[in-house]
Amino acid sequence: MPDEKKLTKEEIVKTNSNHLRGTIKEELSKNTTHFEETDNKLLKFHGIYQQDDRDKRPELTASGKERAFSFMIRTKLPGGELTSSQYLGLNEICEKYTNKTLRVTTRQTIQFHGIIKGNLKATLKEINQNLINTYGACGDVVRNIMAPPVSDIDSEYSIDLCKLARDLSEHLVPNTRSYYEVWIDEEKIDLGGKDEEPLYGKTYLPRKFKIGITYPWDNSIDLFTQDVGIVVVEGGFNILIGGGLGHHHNKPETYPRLASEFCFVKSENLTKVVESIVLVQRDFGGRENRKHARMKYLVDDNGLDWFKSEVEKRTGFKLDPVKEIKEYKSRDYLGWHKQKNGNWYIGLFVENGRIYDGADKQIKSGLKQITEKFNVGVRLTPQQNVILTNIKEEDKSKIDEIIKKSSISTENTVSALRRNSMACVSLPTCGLALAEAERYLPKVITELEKLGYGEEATTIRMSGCPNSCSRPPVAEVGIIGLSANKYNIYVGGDFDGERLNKVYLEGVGSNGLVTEIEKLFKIYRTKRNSNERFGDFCNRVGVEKLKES
Ligand code: SRM
Ligand code: SF4
Repeated sequence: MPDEKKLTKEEIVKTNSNHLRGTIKEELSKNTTHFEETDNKLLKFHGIYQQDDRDKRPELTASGKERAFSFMIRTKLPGGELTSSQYLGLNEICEKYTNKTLRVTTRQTIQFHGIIKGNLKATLKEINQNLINTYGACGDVVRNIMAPPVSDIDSEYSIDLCKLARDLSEHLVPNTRSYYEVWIDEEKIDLGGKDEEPLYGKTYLPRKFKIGITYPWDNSIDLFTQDVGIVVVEGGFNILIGGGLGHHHNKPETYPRLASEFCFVKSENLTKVVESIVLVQRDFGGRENRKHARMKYLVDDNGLDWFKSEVEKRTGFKLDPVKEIKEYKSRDYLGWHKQKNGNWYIGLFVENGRIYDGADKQIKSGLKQITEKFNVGVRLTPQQNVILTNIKEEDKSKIDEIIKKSSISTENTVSALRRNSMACVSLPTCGLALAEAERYLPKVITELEKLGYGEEATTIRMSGCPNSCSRPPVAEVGIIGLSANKYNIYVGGDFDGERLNKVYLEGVGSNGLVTEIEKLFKIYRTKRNSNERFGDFCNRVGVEKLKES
């Protein structure tokens, strides 16, 4: 049991929040621009982050003015699935209340940025009217559950993993009605003191909790980075536990960790086992230090055998050893693919997930036009891309035309290097950013393309800080913000996401990134074995030797 005196502020806030209500409702009715600390922490459980425009911050601070506050709202979309009318609904909300962009996240959801406090309630209401929820999209609970976004429509997949993700998500969502009372004006029902969280309890989980489900040959979800990874195998599922990527510079007690193989379960026991793993983290996860609270640390502190025995106490049955998986492969769904029902789906490249209309591209209008006209479904991928589904054979060429006219990138118009790149949101909205990411990586890629490296199918991922929201530690090249305009470069991860990379250079200026990556590509091109991928080459040679080359 944690020492009550040492509990973090977050734990106290959760305990006293009356199941996440706090005073959010009261504060909403006040004519202010932002919330104070306590409600601010609770808002996250409702899928909302208070932010301020960091581009404007220095000037505002210097002139003694208040920060330019606004809010980010994150939806919860298990497996990244949206109907056509849901997508159009979100598009309309985007037009009305946000910075006019929709942002596809690395966990297959949509985020909105730039919502002012006065519009928060209307935005939340309209999101819910579209039958989309934001409850538990952030906060110390189970987050959006990831799954291959085409598993119900592509004949390669025999199990509909999106449905499984939805069912699990439904099972693991917070139980109390606080969200609906605050945002949808649901009448408070007198439950005779039974307004409870049977799964989460009063203090919810110690930290965020991430789950992903997939087949070994589709590691698009980066299975090894999840708190719980679920893999389809013969007769059921393998379960992996303890993945997580967030860490801090110069704090070796924090580190990225790949999930460990844990057990095999039959399908009928899956929910029970996953729930029991969540309960072990709820009961034993660290609540005295947020930097040591993710389940990966609980696994490392106590070992897999201890963890297994605690899970078995909760399931009431013994866990079987995992089944052997020979290899994992990744994919990105770009291009045209035939569906089981004879229709088609197309995967489109959306750089860093930003759906916008600009001088160069009209991604937002293009997607809206296609969705409206052809009633297509929309799916979001773990690489921040968009898939349009249920397209009739006779509509393919008309859709191709709109894609071309809107300058939306396809597998034929994006370079291999850009196709495999990913950056987190970072500046100007992210309060934790140390350096640029989404606004800078495209420039790095353009330079590398100009130098002739566009056709290198290498995963390059940039994050503005070591929280690693674009999952750089499992990329072939990871670039992580260190301070303004400075980055660490990591190499040696593998293309399919099974290996962590290692630090290669520290404190590289933003202007030096292209030169350093080019150097590595040059060595790779002259010294690699045939068919050896970039990450495997760097791993084989080793960072020390690479530095000497
Ligand atoms: Fe993340 C915090 C954005 C996926 C690890 N992440 C944040 C916040 C909310 C900043 C904050 O706490 O104030 C960022 C909001 C930026 C903004 O302006 O929108 C943020 N994370 C994102 C998104 C939008 C990045 C993107 O470009 O798509 C992703 C939203 C996913 C979703 O839809 O739920 C996102 N974050 C991830 C991932 C990748 C994943 O889950 O597959 C990770 C690494 C995996 C992991 O969790 O270990 C990740 N985010 C973090 C962490 C570090 C957690 C840790 O264990 O230390 C933080 C900070 C924290 O929790 O204290 C964080
Ligand atoms: Fe913000 Fe850091 Fe996450 Fe990027 S990695 S979105 S900078 S928290």
